Amino acid sequence: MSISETMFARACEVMPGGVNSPVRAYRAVGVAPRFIRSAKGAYITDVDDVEYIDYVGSWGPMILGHAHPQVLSAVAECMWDGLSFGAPTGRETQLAELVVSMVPDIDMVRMVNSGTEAVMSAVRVARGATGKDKIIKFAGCYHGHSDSMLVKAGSGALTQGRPDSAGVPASIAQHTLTATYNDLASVEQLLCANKGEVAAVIVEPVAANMGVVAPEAGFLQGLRALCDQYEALLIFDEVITGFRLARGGAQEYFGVRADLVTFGKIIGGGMPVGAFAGPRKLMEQVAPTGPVYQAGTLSGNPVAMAAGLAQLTMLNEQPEIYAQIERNAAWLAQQLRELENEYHVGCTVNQIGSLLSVFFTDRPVTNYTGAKSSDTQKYAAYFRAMLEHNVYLAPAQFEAMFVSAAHTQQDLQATVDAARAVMAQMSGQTA
Ligand code: HOZ
Repeated sequence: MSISETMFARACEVMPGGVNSPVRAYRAVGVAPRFIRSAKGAYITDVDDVEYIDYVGSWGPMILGHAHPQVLSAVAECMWDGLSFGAPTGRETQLAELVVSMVPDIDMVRMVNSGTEAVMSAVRVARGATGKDKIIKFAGCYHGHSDSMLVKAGSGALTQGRPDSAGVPASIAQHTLTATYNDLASVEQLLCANKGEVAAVIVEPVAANMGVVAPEAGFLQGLRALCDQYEALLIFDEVITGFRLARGGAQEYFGVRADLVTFGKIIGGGMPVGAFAGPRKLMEQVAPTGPVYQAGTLSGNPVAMAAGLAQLTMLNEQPEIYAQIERNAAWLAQQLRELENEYHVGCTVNQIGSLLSVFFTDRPVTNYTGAKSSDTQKYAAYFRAMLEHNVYLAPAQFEAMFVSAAHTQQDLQATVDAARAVMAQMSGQTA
């Protein structure tokens, strides 16, 4: 038995599924999860001392790679002053100022502890500001695990095959309407049928929790226009795209303005942080200036702010990183497509910015139905074989691959070599 397997058996006695977040239990891929000892740059090492090239990157925040020295120094320097005060500090304002300077069209930010909290609070602001209750989301988009958002959700909910969670009262779920990603007509139909009742349309501008699905040309612009026409707010959930697609996230990358924006793990550089942001008029609805209540002792935690400030400062000062990670992800995607042309394992590769996904389906994936057509058993086999070749991918079909600034051309080539061996084996040929 490996050390990971022993540790997992022990963990299963005291935590549901042995984990604190379902996807990492590896249930979708049929092996025990690797327990991690450490990570540095583009590599992650498990407790059995096996090193992998990592494309999970803590599910997105490690844009600069793991354990970046500047982020670690900022955390180390800050921690000696105390870990939590539940009182204002200058670092919160500094990070808020930086976020306001990087993200288009926002004036104010409220720091929270996770993307789930950010979305839950932004939705409350939208409801409070508009006086309307209904929300439109997209099937397969994931916005954290608050009650209103666990309706046709992506990520772990989709992997488990239960996109609607038990424990969500029908009286809450009834206010969440679901449209089809990349299908403006489905949104218009809901807005029209619920005229005057929809507070907001919330979208992952690049869907990355049903695997990676890019918005088709005009989709986000169309959402903006529909929201204006039907007087609903547009919320961009940028937990994955914020500060990753571009300094200003999806709003900058696609040139579309949202009314409220939510951020998650990336804003904390690997520490637990989330945030929601928007124009003054909306953000002043939040307590203590307005009637929408939201609070938290750990919100704006000094150590988390220090880590976030360090990472975002580097991204702000080195915009060339965005071109580098996008170019590398595009190269990797192209190599994987060429392998598919050679070995015909039946996969489709989607890529945008530094995000990509290998879907085991031969049809184009543009929405939830396309993503669901994937052969998840095939993905599991691919995942296990890649792991054997020391490449650490997301342990579920409906997640993203994250390319970081720490991945070198050598890492990318080693990944392609591993994929070649694996695809050749899957197709019964030799590499
Ligand atoms: N929901 C996350 C992926 N989209 C997984 C979080 C985790 O297990 O850490």
